[in-house]
Amino acid sequence: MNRLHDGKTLTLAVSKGRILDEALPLLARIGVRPLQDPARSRKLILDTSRPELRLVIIRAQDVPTYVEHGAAEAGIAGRDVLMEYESGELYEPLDLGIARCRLVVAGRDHAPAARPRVATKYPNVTRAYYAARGEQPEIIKLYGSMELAPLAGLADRIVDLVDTGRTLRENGLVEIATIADISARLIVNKAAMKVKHAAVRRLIAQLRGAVRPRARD
Ligand code: PRT
Ligand code: MG
Repeated sequence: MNRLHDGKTLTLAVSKGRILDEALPLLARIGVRPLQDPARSRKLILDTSRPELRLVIIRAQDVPTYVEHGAAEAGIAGRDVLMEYESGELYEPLDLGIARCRLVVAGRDHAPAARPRVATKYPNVTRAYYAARGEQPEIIKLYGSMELAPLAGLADRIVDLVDTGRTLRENGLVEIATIADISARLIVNKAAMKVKHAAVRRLIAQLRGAVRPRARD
């Protein structure tokens, strides 16, 4: 599977869902179209209209792992996932400006809690955010449906992604603070940057040209 040393071929790791949905039009603009419909196919490796480039479809949180280990030369990952992954071993050459949202602290109200219990999928980011404010919350790691935690009495706060704000609203939660603006980034394996310099450079340059101007601000 590790094709790092086989010349010009590139594997791009992408997660299904919002990132793939918004990456496909971007890839189409550089002439990359999956040969099978990702929405219908259950294949995890998709060949594309460019024979030297294939897509692997994996969980969002696994994208940095695949790229760091060279199982994929490049990947598309949310800044939220990259902040949580905390590795210095990845190049992040391009903000693709897609899958935009914000990482926020939310709760039922603004009432301060002495030592808040914070439920999140992002324990590292959450710890760092509170540490910078001199606080040491109790962090409760969850894998999904963070919005439920305050309602069920599991936590005082959540740290989660917000786009339109509808999910928070419908669950009676309010935004308390923004931790970071999020968008999806192109990430590249460091060795691939050297070993496959020309192919990787070309992919970066083409994607840079395909990113909508609004996304560069
Ligand atoms: O499915 P899996 O468990 O593997 O992971 P996942 O669901 O986190 O992955 P996936 O494929 O859905 O993609 C998630 C990535 O998309 C994140 O890592 C972000 O970088 C990006 N993204 C952008 C978002 C959102 N916007 C977003 N709004 N990911 C999730 N949401 C969720 C949010 O968690 C909340 O539940 O949408 C809800 C809020 O939306 P609003 O519009 O109601 O505010
Ligand atoms: Mg999902």
